[in-house]
Amino acid sequence: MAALFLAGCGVRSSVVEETVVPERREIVVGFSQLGAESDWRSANSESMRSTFTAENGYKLLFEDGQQKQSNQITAIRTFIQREVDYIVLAPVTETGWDTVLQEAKDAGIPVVIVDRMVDVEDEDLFTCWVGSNFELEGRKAAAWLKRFTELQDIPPEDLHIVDIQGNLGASAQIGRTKGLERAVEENGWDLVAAVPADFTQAKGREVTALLLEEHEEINVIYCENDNEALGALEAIEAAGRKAGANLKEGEILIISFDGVRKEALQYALEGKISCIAECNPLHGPRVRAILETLEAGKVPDKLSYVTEGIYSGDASITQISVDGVNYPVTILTDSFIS
Ligand code: GZL
Ligand code: ZN
Repeated sequence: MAALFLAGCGVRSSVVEETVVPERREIVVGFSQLGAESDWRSANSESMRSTFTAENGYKLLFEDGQQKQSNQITAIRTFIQREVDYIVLAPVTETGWDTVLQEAKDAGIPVVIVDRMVDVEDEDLFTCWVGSNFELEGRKAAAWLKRFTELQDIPPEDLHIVDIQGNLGASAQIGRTKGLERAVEENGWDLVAAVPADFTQAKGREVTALLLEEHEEINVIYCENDNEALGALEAIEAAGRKAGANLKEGEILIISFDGVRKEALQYALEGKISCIAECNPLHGPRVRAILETLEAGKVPDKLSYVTEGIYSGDASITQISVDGVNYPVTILTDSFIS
């Protein structure tokens, strides 16, 4: 085109060297997603699908593990057979990956771990990981609760907490449980029970109903994700109790994690949920940046932690601190949620 244009203007035409940008091959990404248990997971899957598109130069092979590690291992073996360029794994639990990751390594396919972590003998079995600091999330939520008790003059021994856990062995469950346990230890709170509820609303409702029946004294329910919190709320109201921060009036205070589901944020604005520690699901662009780094022949960081906030409708607590680091609390408003 340029050569034609120049000839047209009587200017001595010179052949314009077309710098042909080599069309990059389509990059094939095999993504083993662990399931579809929560709003967080759906948002995480959507982030991956909307990032690894044909127009962005990718072909995404998406496999849903339906909460079973065996399905994820089968998916990884399929990706190896199909000789994908990269494998991305969102592992349902931390252990049991060494063999299949060794097979991917032997096939020369880099593996990026996203969200939860893998616990492997040899860290060279995966290229890098991007996700959340789950124990910090738990410690931030517990720091908020401690600050709340101070402002409300609630003696530590008057807190009777149940931990509605995620599926056991998931990094998010391990970290959030640990964050609470440390605070229980440090503050002398009463941890009445810790029960897994698989990060689902139905299980959250079921286990909370049983716990409320068994333990009249419960006044704090620490839910390890929003879907469990929505289930816990249903169980509280079905038991004729009220969710809220007025413990002296017999209300039950709910703590939660994620901040993805609008309904949960709305309940936090209304005070039915007192505090939500953010867990950001939008890993698509972060994983793409890692693959682009690898495509450029560079080495990505081994571990990349996502920065996350903390939400509440209670304007009396505007910041909390963990290990001397201050974290601002986002006080929720209608405009923030809409
Ligand atoms: C956290 C993620 C957890 C979410 C839950 O990164 O693994 O799993 O907190 C989801 O909602 O089910
Ligand atoms: Zn009891």
